[in-house]
Formats: sequence, C-alpha cells, structure tokens
Amino acid sequence: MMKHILFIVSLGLGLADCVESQGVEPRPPAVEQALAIELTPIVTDGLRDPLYVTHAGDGSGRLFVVEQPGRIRIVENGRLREAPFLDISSRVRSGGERGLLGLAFHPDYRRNGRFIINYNRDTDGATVLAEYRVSDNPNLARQDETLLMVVPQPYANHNGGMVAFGPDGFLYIARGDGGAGGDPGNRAQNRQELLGKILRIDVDRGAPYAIPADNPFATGGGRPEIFAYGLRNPWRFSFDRKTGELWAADVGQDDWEEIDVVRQGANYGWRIMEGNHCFSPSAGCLMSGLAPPVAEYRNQRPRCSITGGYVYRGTRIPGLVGTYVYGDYCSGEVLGLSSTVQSAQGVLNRPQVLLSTGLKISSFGEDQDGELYVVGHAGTVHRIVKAEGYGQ
Ligand SMILES: [Ca+2]
Repeated sequence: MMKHILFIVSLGLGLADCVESQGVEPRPPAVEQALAIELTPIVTDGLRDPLYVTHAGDGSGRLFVVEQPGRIRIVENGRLREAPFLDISSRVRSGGERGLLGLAFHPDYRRNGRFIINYNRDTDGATVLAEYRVSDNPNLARQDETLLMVVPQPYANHNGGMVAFGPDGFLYIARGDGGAGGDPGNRAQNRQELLGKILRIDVDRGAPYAIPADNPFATGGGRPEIFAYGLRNPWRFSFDRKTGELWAADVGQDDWEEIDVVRQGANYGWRIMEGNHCFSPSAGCLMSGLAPPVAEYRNQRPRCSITGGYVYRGTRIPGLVGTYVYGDYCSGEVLGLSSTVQSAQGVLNRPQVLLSTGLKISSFGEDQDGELYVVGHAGTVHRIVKAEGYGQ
C-alpha cells in the first residue's frame, strides 16, 4: 500500500502561481488561514478501489465506503469492519470507469432500511439502478435486489454513477453520455435518451418508481425521468445542505472541467459546448438557451478530471463554511470555490488550491454532521480537518 505524504500547500503555492502568471492580488492572510485544511487518516489499509463514502443518516456514526469491484464496507469507531455490509461483486463488471459506482441511503433509512445502488452489471456492462435493504443485522445488507432501472451503455466509459436523495425526497441519478469521446451519438442533447442527464424519480410511489409531477418532461417533450440535460459525465454531485442547490461537476473532454449548479429543465450544453467554449461545432456554436457553468478549469497536466464534492456545512472548520470543496483525480488537489469569489468574479477559471494530497481523488463524502472526507482510489479515506498550527 502506497504511503501518502500529505502536506499543506493551502493558498500559498496556488496564489504564488496566480501572482506570477496572472497578476492577481493575493488574498488577505486571514482568508488563507481560515481556509487552511489538512487531512487526517480514517482508513489507509484494507480497502480495494474505493469510490465513495457516505453515512446512513441513522445516528450510528458509521461511514459506508463503496468499493468499485462491488462491495460496501463499514467504518465504525474508526475501524474498518472486515465483513462487508454488501458484497455483490459477482454481479458487477468492474474496471476503468465501471463498477459499483453509487450508493444512497433512503432519507428514512433508520425506519425502513432501504438503500439504492448504481452499478454496471457483469453480463453486458449496462447500468443497473437497484434497491436493497438491510437485514436484521445492522452491519449486513440483504442480497436480494429490486430493479429500478436498467440503461444499456454503448461504450465502457462515462457511466456517471452518483445517486443521492434531494431535499425534496426524490432520488437524483447521474448519467454520463454513454462514452467514447465527443458524444458520438449526441445523446446528451437528445431528450429521448436517458444518457448525458441528471434524472429524478420518486422511489416511494409507483412500481418500480413514479415520476415527480414537476419533472420538466413529465407530460411530454422528452423522457419523463429527466431533471436536467446536456451533461457529459457528471461523476459526482451533491446538494448544499443549507440552500438545497444541486452542485455537479461535469468531467470535460479535451480542455475544460466544469462545475454546474443544476436547475430543473436546464441544458448544460454538452456536446455543443465544453465549459464556456464551443465544442461541436468548434467555433460559432449557438449558445443561447444553454446554461453556463459557475466555474471551469483547464484540464492540463497535472490536472485531468474533476471530482465533484460538497458545499461545506460542517462546524469544525468555520472558515470553510459555504465553500464548494472539490478536487482533481490526477493532480490530487483539493480545490475550493467560495460563493463570495463566485459572485464577485462571475465565472472563475482558476481553481483555488486548498491542499495538495498526492491522492487519486475518486470522490468526496459527508458524514451525518456534514464533515467532509476525501476518498483516494488507491485505497484510502481521510477526513478534511482544520489545519492546526497553520501560520504559526
Ligand atoms: Ca456544460
């Protein structure tokens, strides 16, 4: 298991870079210090290709870690339990961008024991959305599943994978554009396709689900499950606990990674646009009616792929409250977008580096208190904490 050397870069290095190349004024030291974070290890051994961490909302304090090959593991009292909560690895086709990709506990999990997972099935790689339940043992799920939705995948990549319940109690589902490169089937713009979208369904009504009455195409014009479209591969999204806003990070094609605040019925532009830039056609594209990202950055090395995170609403890092914390899979940087910066500068195209970790950041996650975690694909989970002694 590789050892990760974690060090604080905070805004020091990031700003130095900005000042050199852009002539940007450095921030006041107080702001830097308020945003200074570091990582504390939660699990550094025993995980295989983790992709996500979350909580069950049941007051147990447990963390649930999704392993790409098809297992869900429990961290309880700081210890990784050996026996998985769920192991469906025999049903999962894993590797590359496929595998067990998403997990969402029902908002009423404490009473009904229901949770939703999203994976690529072993037979044909199609994306399966399914419901599972806990057994009489709170640390062990039942193996039987209720299928909610199966979506064929034309290519191996861009499977999306995030699932989460919104503040409205509906289930939101991230669907990539089906893969290859450049969305060859133009699926993200096709409202008759479920790929390249964020979907929204009601898993408490209907069989196997119902369509929320105010979904944009509930009565026609597209597939009724669609909540928003024109997305390439919204690998991770989240809801701001305070505002209810849906923040999605859409992985870019050749040049631009982007962050979208996703609104009902909006078209986020792919493949017409990549970030704020024409993609197809490469110039003179018609941008009217397309929702621009709230931020973008170039995916030049060492950056390669945005990993969406969370607007921080925890209590342990007061200076970070309200900042959208996200990262890049290749550079290992934890990045931040603060709402004040966003409103002051409009579209921000230089990410604010909060921390360089050396991790392959596959995901972020929240515990029940809203504290944030970073998942390293090589097998780690760390908690984001306030940098102690910073500036002393
Ligand atoms: Ca876009």
